[in-house]
Amino acid sequence: MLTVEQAEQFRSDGYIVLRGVFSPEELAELVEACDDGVSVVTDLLEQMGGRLGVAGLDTQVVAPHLVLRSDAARRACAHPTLVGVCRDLMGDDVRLYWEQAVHKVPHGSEPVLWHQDNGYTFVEPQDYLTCWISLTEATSDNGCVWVVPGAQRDGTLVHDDTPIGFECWGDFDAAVEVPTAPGDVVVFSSLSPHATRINTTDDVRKAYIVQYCHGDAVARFPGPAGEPGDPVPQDDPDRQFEVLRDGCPVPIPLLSRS
Ligand SMILES: O=C(O)CCC(=O)C(=O)O
Repeated sequence: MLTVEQAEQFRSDGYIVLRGVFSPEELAELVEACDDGVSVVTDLLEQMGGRLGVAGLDTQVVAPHLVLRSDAARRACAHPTLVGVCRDLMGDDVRLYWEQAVHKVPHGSEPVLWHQDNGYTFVEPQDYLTCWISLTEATSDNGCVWVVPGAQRDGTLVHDDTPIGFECWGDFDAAVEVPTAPGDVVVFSSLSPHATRINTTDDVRKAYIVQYCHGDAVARFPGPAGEPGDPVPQDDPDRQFEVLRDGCPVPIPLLSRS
């Protein structure tokens, strides 16, 4: 799927941008699925006083596990380009690890702090893949992705647990912003420090984030003293579907029979 240059850029910088991956039709059904999930979580947040972890009605609404309710989300996760990228960058056996919509509200109150995805839940092998799908335009002003090229080579960094999410430290003078158009995908390593700024515009910034791990990946949730716990396989049959087995795409089962 990728050119040699793109694969080399990923290995060197820890990220690449793929333009126009999702067609307007594919995007329309995905936006609807994400809006639907975000509306459910918005109701929930309203009942809970507006805040749950990094999600907040005044910052960003995070709607996880859309594949449990939406075939459009399932089709997006099985998108041939994304699965091809997994084959190129991860090898023969890959499964869906996590997916969520992240909608940044207009004039939000908080950024998403610098973090690595592997800094939230420690997964082994540590180098899984995040595909950040731009559902709307993402700019400096509404909270596009920022990355630190090359920092993925430092492995999983220590993260502080702050009131607004986990945060790692690094050479952020080297950070670059990655503006995107609807349908573009920022592909980055779970070891790439990344962040997004506050949305200062009048419109919602929408993204759907899909993460793929190695087929035999395990998560190690922290034990009582914060030490890595026992390995927990990441193979929930309802949502952590195989997308590649022995190098071949595995179709994700759809919820509807049609
Ligand atoms: O979409 C965003 O604003 C940031 C989301 C993010 O960094 C994440 O889910 O790990």
